[in-house]
Amino acid sequence: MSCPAFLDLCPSAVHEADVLLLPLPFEASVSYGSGTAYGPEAIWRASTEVELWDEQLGFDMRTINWYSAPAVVPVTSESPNEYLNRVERAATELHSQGGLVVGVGGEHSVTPALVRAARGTGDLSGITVVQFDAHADLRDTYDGSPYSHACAMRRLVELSADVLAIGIRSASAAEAEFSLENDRIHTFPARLLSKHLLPGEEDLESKLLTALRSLEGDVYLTIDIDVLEVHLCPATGTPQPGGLGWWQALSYLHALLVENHRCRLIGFDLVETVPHDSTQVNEFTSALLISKVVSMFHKSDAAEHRN
Ligand SMILES: [Mn+2]
Repeated sequence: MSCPAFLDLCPSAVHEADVLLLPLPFEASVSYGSGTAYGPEAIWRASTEVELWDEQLGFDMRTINWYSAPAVVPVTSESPNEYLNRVERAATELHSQGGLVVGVGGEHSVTPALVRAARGTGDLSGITVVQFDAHADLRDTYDGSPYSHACAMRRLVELSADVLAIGIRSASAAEAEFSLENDRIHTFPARLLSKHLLPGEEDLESKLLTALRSLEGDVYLTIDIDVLEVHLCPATGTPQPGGLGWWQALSYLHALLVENHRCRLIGFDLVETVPHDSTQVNEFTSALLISKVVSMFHKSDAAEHRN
């Protein structure tokens, strides 16, 4: 990957980094639109246009030491599993430096490897994975593969992680049944956060905000960009209308990252960004969202989250 420094800031030395970005241009199992392999490079380019002063948070991103690791680039001779093992090793190495490790996809199938690296073992019990996503990603296999982006959350639940899923609006009957029967999965569908309820339905927004503010223990945050309204990610691989608005998504992230003083963020990824020749909105939205999450994390007192 040959591109400018993230945010066009002078890169930090790895051992001094507050944030360690890991580009993951992986695209093996996308089911519809393609192009996630080009996501990271486009995000890095778009990041040079992000304003370094966050007007919402009153935070200057120049106060953070940013490091971009070499991309883990897939090679044609390896299986998806071999690639994901390399991702886990690369992320594990970055975690040993001590800063916040941020995976930048690439497709969503990288997340289980990143969570294992964040935990340092394959037993994910006690971790809550906060998933922003249009799709449940709870399939056992998809197109014959257990490593598909459509299976990412299923693999995490199998390793005993809890999942708090936000913005979901697409799932198969089997995924819906698995989710309902599994008490480690708590789903807040986009429709029940939309203020456009059908008779008898419950608005879940206040319950979601309470849950995000009161989560305890280790939290891993994964954001599939398709959680947002389609106009914010028009080229994403499997677009779904009815997503979260920009300020809506940020208010949920703020509840978790700024208002919650009990949990510890152990890692973060943003996945499924697909650039398109006709617009820069996909990659700019993603670059800004990464900046927002990192700024919220640091603004809220990094030491408190790490200790
Ligand atoms: Mn997903």
